[in-house]
Amino acid sequence: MRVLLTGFEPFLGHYINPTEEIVKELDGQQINNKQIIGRILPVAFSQSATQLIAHFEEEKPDAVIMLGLAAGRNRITPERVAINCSDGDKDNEGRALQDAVIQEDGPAAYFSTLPIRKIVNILNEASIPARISNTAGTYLCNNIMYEMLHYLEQHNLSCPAGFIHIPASHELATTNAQLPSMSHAELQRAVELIVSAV
Ligand code: PCA
Repeated sequence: MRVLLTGFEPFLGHYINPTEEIVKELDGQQINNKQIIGRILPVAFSQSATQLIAHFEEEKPDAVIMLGLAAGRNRITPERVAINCSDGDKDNEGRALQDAVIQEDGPAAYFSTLPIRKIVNILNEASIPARISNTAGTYLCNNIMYEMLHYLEQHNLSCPAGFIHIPASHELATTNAQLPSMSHAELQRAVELIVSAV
């Protein structure tokens, strides 16, 4: 089984993005009979989803796990749902969207097709704090989750796909005293357990 695992570049003043480091480290590795195809996406409304879909079409994976940083959260949070709206801060190209519809003819929302309850249970059993999140926000993470699930729906593909937010790493938290954090090793172990669970 081949798993497309994506992370993001740094954004909004966070000098590193732990998802970029983890995905680079896991790219090409085999975890529990799953071959990891790691790809880093830009944080740009004009590019992120287009690149993600291009990677999907090129690699034709059996599952898609998208990762993003949720600075301020204190645990691993598989997202339940992506909504048809982009809004909020500027992306890395300086572009901010407000109340923007992602797909004019798309439904209001898509549910993750990853086994999110199982993922949370496995992580908590491994003493890694996790819970389901009911909002992926309205920034790039929600945007690519919505676009990926919309693409799969439009093409009648039953590939499991979904988004997982991870908290700041200790390295990132050294620059901001307000950020709860987990160690890089623990974040990486969590992602390995997630891949195994899919
Ligand atoms: N997190 C942002 C975008 C990139 C990332 O890693 C988000 O939660 O939307």
